[in-house]
Amino acid sequence: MKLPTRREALVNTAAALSAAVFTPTSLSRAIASDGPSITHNVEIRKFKFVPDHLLAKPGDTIVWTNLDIAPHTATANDRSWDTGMLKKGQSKSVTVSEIESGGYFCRFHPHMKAELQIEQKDSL
Ligand SMILES: [Cu+2]
Repeated sequence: MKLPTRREALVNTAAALSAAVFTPTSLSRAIASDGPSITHNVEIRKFKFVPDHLLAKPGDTIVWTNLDIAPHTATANDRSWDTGMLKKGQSKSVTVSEIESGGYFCRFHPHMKAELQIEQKDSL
C-alpha cells in the first residue's frame, strides 16, 4: 500500500469537510439514531428532580444542579453511582457509561425520587 500523494490528501480533506456540513434533515436523523453525545440537565429544586424522568444514551452526560438551599444528592437505588452531596448552586456531572437504567433518589430526602432510562444503541 502506497502513501497518499499530497494532492490525494487534499482531496480527502475536502471530502471530509463537505461531509461535515449537515442539512437539517440529515442532522435530525443522526440524533434520532446513533447521534452525537449530548448533555442533559437535571435541576434539583423545591425537593424535586426536574425532569424526574430522563431518557439518555451511552456517551451522554447528565448534570445535576442543586437550586435549593438544602443539600441534596442524586444516588442510584442500587448505589452504583452517586453525585455526593450537592450544596446550593453546586453541580455534578456523570457520564452515562457509568449509569444503567433505573431509579435514583436523594440520600437526605428519600421521598425525592426520579428515573433514568438508558437507551442501548443496539436496540435502535
Ligand atoms: Cu435532598
